[in-house]
Formats: sequence, structure tokens, C-alpha cells
Amino acid sequence: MTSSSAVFTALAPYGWDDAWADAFTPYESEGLLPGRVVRVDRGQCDVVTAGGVLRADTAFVTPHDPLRVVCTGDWVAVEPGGNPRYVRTYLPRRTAFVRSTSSKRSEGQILAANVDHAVVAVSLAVELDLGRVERFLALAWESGAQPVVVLTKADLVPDPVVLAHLVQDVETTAPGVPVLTVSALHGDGLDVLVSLVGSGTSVLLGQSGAGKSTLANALVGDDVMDVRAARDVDGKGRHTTTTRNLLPLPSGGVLIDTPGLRGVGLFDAESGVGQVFSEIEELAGQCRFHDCVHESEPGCAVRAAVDSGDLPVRRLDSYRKLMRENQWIVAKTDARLRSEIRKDWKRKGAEGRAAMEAKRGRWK
Ligand SMILES: Nc1nc2c(ncn2[C@@H]2O[C@H](COP(=O)(O)OP(=O)(O)OP(=O)(O)O)[C@@H](O)[C@H]2O)c(=O)[nH]1
Ligand SMILES: [Mg+2]
Ligand SMILES: [Zn+2]
Repeated sequence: MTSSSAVFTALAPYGWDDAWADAFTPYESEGLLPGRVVRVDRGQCDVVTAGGVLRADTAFVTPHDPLRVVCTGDWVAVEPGGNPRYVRTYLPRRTAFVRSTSSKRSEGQILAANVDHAVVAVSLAVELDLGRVERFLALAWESGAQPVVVLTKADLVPDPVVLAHLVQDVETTAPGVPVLTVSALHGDGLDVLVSLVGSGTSVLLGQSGAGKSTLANALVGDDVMDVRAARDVDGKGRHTTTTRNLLPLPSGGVLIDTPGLRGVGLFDAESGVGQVFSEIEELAGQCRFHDCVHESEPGCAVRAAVDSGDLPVRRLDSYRKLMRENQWIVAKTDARLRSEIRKDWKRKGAEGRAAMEAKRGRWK
């Protein structure tokens, strides 16, 4: 048996603290070992424990519920031996990053657990897609983590005026979210990121080719992750990283590098969407009618802000689209709510048609 101070020494760099130790107490008496999942790969996972990294089978932990499978970042109780050796349970998660797996089913997929900072990597090598940034941020807020946007490959935008405009565009898209620019190539901006991820656990998210693993290597100070050139000018990348990997950082903090995501479907993320569009929700509070849909009602503060140019109409459209998408995904798991939404759509006429279009387009 490892003494608890040895556990602290070995696992503190991975985020072990008194609260985790408390949560683990019942398993300690069963002779199980505490550890953090550093990688999951087809039913197997690598768990870092006080005695080193152990390979364990995850089948013991409710495999039928996709939200309750073991994932990278989980703190687990693992068997000290056995062939196979099993992960017996994971400790209650503080935060969880969940997306909807595909456009056809409303199944959630858990991407990372116990994350404090969600670092959304956005490549400056390709045209900014603000809608996608908003989508990532909605999931990030919903997870309980604090989001930050990192615009990568800043060396490819040498004109400081152009760069400042791009940053500003993202800042208006991300109220309350720090927006950094970095060049892993030249090291510019890395110091700010280092201090941001210097405590707690951070997860790197973004499209394939965004430069996540390059950032991970720069933060670790070693080539621990494979990096490959993006396929071509479309910047779609080639999905170099295929597993989620948890890495302790030399200057403190823990980093999870993830494979690039093709699609980020919302999964029950209404409050996350609300936080991404906090300025719209604030304006909505000033509308004359509390159930204002910001179409043609008198005294609508949202429309007034659009008319005066304070609120970009793109933002309002995007807000509506994500809210509808979220309603749809939630409704797919709740038939009664779905029929209510349908009625609502009929009543709202034009808005309802737009919603059906969104449904046909994305959530067939
Ligand atoms: N010019 C420039 N290129 C960069 C920078 N950071 C990364 N790249 C390049 O971008 C390409 C993709 O980088 P990766 O780090 O593999 O991207 P990724 O986000 O991990 O991709 P996936 O693992 O597929 O999700 C590589 O060719 C990197 O060399 C940068 O700061 N400047
Ligand atoms: Mg990668
Ligand atoms: Zn209104």
C-alpha cells in the first residue's frame, strides 16, 4: 500500500488535492489505487498512479451510457492487479465537456472531465468562422470550465492592424472570454498562455490543424505530441492526434490535448448558449414584453440595438440558430417537449419555418 503522502507527492502534479483524497476515502479501504486517466483508447485506458502509469480495462464502468464511460481527466479507483486490471469507478466529476456525437442521434459524448480552462484554438491561417467559435464557447461554458480563445499561427498575419481587427471580431463574439494571439513558431504570446494554464486542468479544443498539439509541445517544452502539416489550403488538417492525452506541465497545471473535432453539436447547452450571447440576453431583459421574440414587438431592446448598429445582426441570427438547435437536441430526448415546440413553431409562422429549415439542414 502506498502511503497517502506518497500519493500526494506523485499525483499533485496531475491535480490531486484534499477534496479528491476525501472523495477517494471509501475506495482506499477496499485496497484500490487512486489515479488519473491520461489517455483512453478503445476500452483501455492509461492511469497515472503513485506507482507509475498502469493500463486498465474500462468495461466495469457502465459502458452502456456514453456519458458515464471513463474519459481522459477522470480520477478513478483502479485495481492494484489482475488480468485484466479494471477501473472500478470514477470519482464524481467537477466539470465535464460534452458534445452531441452526430447530427442523427441525440447522444452525448464526453470529451474531457475535470477541466478548469477550455482553450479554444482557432487558426489564423484560415478565414475566421465566428459561428464555429460561438459553438465551441457554448459547450465550454456549459461544461463548467472557463473558456479562453487562442488565435494560433499569428506569424501568418504579420500586419498588426489586420491582427487587431481579427482579435476585435472574436472579442465581440466572446463577451467575458479572454482572447489571446500566439505563434508557437516564434513563441509570441506563449507567456500569457503559460500563466493562464499554470493552474488547474486545461483542455485544448478546436479543429484539426488548428495547432493544438504544436501548442501542447510548446507548453510542455518537449515534442510529446505528433504534429503534422495541415492537408492543404482548406486548412482542414489531417487528424494527426487521435486520442485525448493528459500532460502535466513543467510550470504547473495540467493540459489535455484532443483530436480535432469536425463537428461540435450542442448537447443540452442552453445556459452555455446564453453565456456566449450574454449581451443579447441582457438586452432581452430590457424588452417591454418578457416573452418578446425580438421580431416586430414594440419596445424591443434587441431590435433597437440591431437598428442602432450596437448589435451585429449576425450575432442575433447566430444566437437564434444555436438556441433552436439546442431546443431540437433536447426535444429529441423528450417527446412531450418536442410536441410543444412544434405547436410553438406553427404559431410563430415565419420563425417556425426557419426552425424547420435548421432542423432539416442539421438535425435530420
Ligand atoms: N506558421 C505556423 N504554423 C503552425 C503554428 N502552430 C502550428 N503550426 C502548423 O500547423 C500544422 C498543424 O499543427 P498541429 O499542432 O498538428 O494541429 P492540431 O490542432 O494538433 O491537429 P489535430 O491533431 O489533427 O487535431 C502543423 O504543420 C504545424 O507546424 C504556428 O504558430 N505558426
Ligand atoms: Mg494534434
Ligand atoms: Zn425583444
